[in-house]
Amino acid sequence: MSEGTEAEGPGPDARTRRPGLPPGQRARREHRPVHYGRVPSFRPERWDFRVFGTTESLGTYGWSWEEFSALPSVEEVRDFHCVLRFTVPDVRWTGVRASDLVRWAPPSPETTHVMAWGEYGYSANLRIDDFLADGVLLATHRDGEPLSPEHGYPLRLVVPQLYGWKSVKWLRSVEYMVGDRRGFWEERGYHNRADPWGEERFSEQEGPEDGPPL
Ligand SMILES: Nc1nc2c(c(=O)[nH]1)N[C@H]1C(S)=C(S)[C@@H](COP(=O)(O)O)O[C@H]1N2
Ligand SMILES: [Mo]
Repeated sequence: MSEGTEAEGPGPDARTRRPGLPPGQRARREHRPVHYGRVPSFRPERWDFRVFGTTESLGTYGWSWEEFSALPSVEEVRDFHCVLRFTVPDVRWTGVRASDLVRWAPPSPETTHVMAWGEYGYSANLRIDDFLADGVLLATHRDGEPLSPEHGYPLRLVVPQLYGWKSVKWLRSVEYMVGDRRGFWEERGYHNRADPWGEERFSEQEGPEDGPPL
């Protein structure tokens, strides 16, 4: 649990691993799923993962489930902050580092943002530096087990330094963008950036530097 752990100093993890709870959050051990709409079923033969948009090559990259499963993965333990005011402490995720994905599928140098796309068109936008932050994973496992269907099986994004709605479940693609666009909840009144340490919950709190207005 992060509350009461020692401060770690300004290492590379400083942005995504901070001691204590963000303001307005309470710890909740039980990791109850939160999402909009129904849980998609997984058909490996129909599944692919794609990177598209402003890639350096202008091409699209794709992985079958078999190919994606063979990519090198790492483990990261991070608190998970839902905007509904609960934080699940110390969730152990296994997955592919977003920073590795970007090395295999390089964006053009002008790329400033990404849109993460889930099944059924759910989306969340991120600054490229938030996507590349330490601890950001395309996760296949939680607590050593494959993700449960409700938590995003077979693949989800985990962006631990931002509120949970940015952590797109049932992830199918990442779009590189030059400039910002609002994702699913960002278009519906939630904050474009979503930093829990600044309690960036709602769009009405945004300033011009936070992105395109609603
Ligand atoms: N595809 C998709 N991903 C989603 C959501 C959703 O509705 N659809 N909800 C988000 C929200 S609001 C939160 S808090 C987290 C919850 O993740 P969990 O269900 O694993 O706790 O998933 C996020 N990812
Ligand atoms: Mo959430």
